[in-house]
Amino acid sequence: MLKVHGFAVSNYHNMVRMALMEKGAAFEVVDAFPAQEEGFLARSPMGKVPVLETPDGFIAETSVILEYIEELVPGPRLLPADPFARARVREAMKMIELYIELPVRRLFPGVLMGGSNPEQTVQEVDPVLRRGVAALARVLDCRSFVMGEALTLADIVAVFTFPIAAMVTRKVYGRDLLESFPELASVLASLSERPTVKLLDAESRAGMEAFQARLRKRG
Ligand SMILES: N[C@@H](CCC(=O)N[C@@H](CS)C(=O)NCC(=O)O)C(=O)O
Repeated sequence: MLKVHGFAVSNYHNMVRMALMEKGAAFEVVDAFPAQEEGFLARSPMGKVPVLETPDGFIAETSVILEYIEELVPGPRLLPADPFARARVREAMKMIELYIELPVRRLFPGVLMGGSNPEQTVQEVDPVLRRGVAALARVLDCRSFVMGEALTLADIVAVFTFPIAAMVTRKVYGRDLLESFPELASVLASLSERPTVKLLDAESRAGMEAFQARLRKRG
């Protein structure tokens, strides 16, 4: 059986869990935190989570794990059959990760981890996010879902990226990340009502206190 190693507060971990849940797959969760110890690096070469344990070995990197799940696990398809449409979904996934998730992650220390954000970082991230949102407004096809009328991996990446990005930008810049892209805000609101997302969000909220206590303990 597939095993997802990670922790409930991790948005990447939740992307993997949501894909498996939407497929209706049986899987196990193994609690794991990022670490640079040899034992963990043998499973996850960068020491990050999530990492997927399969009968053939471990796989790291969420986008790769999501594609592996799509290829391996039966159930509703999460990538379109048509190669061009499939490439467009992958384009959206990559852009959300590169131009929203990763820049906003630079602000996590000051917002989620009890640290502070250097002023230079605060100044640098804002234009990147503005450009990313403007680019995604050209790429996404917000109807029932972010790429049209079917749930895809792009929704899974979006729903565990934008809400946290919006919360961080509200705190750091006092502005609404999606003020210029209300169509996406409305698709995200409807995605947040999906049973899989509700469950994962609830677990993430429940795990937040323990996560922050763990950070405090580690200093
Ligand atoms: N590129 C990785 C990023 C995963 C990631 O950043 N996970 C966080 C937890 S949400 C982590 O392990 N952080 C520890 C670190 O960056 O060393 C992926 O796509 O899976």
